[in-house]
Amino acid sequence: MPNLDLLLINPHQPPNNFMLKASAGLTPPLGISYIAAYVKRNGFQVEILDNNALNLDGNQFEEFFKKKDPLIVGFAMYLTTVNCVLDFASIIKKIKPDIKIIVGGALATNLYKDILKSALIDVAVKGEGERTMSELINAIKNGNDLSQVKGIAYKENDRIRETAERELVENIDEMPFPAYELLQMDKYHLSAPCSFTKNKNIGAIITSRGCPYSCSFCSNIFGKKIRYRSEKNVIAEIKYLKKTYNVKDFLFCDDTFTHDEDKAIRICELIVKNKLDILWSCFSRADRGSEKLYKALYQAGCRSIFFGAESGSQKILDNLNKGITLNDIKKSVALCKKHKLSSFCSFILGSPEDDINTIEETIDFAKKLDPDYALFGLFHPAPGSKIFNDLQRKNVFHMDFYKTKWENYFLFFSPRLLPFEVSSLSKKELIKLQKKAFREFYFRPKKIVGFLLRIRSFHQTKQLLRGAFSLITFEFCKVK
Ligand code: B12
Ligand code: SF4
Repeated sequence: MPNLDLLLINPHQPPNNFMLKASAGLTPPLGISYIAAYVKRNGFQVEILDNNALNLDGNQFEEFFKKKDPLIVGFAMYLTTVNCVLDFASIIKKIKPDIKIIVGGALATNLYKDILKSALIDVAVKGEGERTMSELINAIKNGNDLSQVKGIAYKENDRIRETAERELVENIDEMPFPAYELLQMDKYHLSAPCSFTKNKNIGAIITSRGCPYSCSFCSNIFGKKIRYRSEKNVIAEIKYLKKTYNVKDFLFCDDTFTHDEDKAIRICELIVKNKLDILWSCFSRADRGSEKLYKALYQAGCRSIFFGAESGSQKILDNLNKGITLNDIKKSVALCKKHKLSSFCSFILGSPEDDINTIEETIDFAKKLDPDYALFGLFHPAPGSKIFNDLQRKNVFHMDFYKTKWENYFLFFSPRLLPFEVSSLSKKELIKLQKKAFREFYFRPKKIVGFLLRIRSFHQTKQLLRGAFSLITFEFCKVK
């Protein structure tokens, strides 16, 4: 009998994806940690390999796998790591051909038909994974038919079968805290914009699931209705992380932490009342938030807010169905400045209606807006998003791309990785504009002096150098 019911693996980033690591930091993999905690509570033996943090190579993984000898393996599948999943899956299947390999996460949810064409993958879990994974282990252990497990697609005699839709968990307080005890919590760190203390241990926490908006470039697997955890439950998790792992820096991972302003303020008040003394950052929309909220955020230790600003052209914002105005963005960044919160604005270059003029508008807008940090990502259609579906319907691109070039799918800054153009601009033109955007935004004397004046510790110096290194490497990398 295998020693372990389930081994959950967070795959490593491809070796050439150091940019993502440098710019985003390394956060605990919440998705598989929630699943681990849930199935553990149901009595199953589970372990996690966060290979994004540990970076085992193929040989080391083979050794590790033989020692663990699990009954089932579950991989989190993200945009950039499909190839890493397939590499490890082939090692696993060579050692244990009959093992069940299961994938889950945003990509598995949206591209399961294509993913299941790989002989290495047996089951794809769609959407929220906790209950589904628990039922799957049960079914596999008892040799039951998988057709009774809701929320999956799987192969049976070379045909892909889909089961009934899995309903979302209504009360997410029911979920145990992520199984932090199965991670090496001292391995994680945040990137410069989100890291405030020199304490190495950081926590990622999610207080809600779902997003009611319909931005056409986004795919959200948790549904349109936001489900909130109770404030009490959130505070208990922060206390637990602080006490057990000495975590003082947090990243709040909710799609829009500020959506329900009163709720966000209540969480802030409880952080203060309980003297939690933490520093953190969160995601918000530019159209949310009053003076009262920003004040509460600062008092509770929030030091940076990430906004999806997307474009400096109102036409493009409308085209992306973002539902915000340029004025909203200006107002939010101004509120951040007033309340001493860093603002981090992310822009997308090269979405279907973008052209040279709208991209120049975006670069100008970003400079004038002057958030503390700006990110200029090249557009890539995310599977499951409206734009992805539209492009596919119009046959603008076809799935062969994904089957043959997973590794190219979508990596942060790297110019080699933009697979095809969807706007009127060529890949070369887009990359030139992206370089221009970063250069003109960051390499301004005002910006550089501002960053230098803010340094308070060796840790911050290191974070800043890491960011600067990414930018300089990017500036000089060649466009193929
Ligand atoms: C933190 C975060 C990051 C972090 C780290 C991710 C990590 N360590 O997990 C960083 C900054 C690195 C990051 C980077 C990117 N991210 Co990100 N990120 C997030 C964020 C904010 C939180 C993730 C999280 O912890 N969620 C909470 C957990 C509970 O949910 P979950 O991970 O989805 O897990 C559940 C299910 O997916 C499923 N599941 C997950 N894994 C598995 C495995 C198995 C075996 C099973 C059965 C089920 C299962 O069950 C879980 C529990 O219900 C989400 C938005 C969000 N609120 O979820 C975006 C999100 C995941 N990111 C997204 C994107 C687009 C990116 C980038 C491509 C951005 C960019 N411009 O480059 C990069 C590339 C990432 C990559 N490797 O490919 C999209 C994904 C869209 C898509 N269709 O794929 C999301 C959904 C944001 C959005 N709304 O657009 N990200
Ligand atoms: S981009 Fe943000 S606000 Fe828009 S749908 Fe996605 S998660 Fe929601």
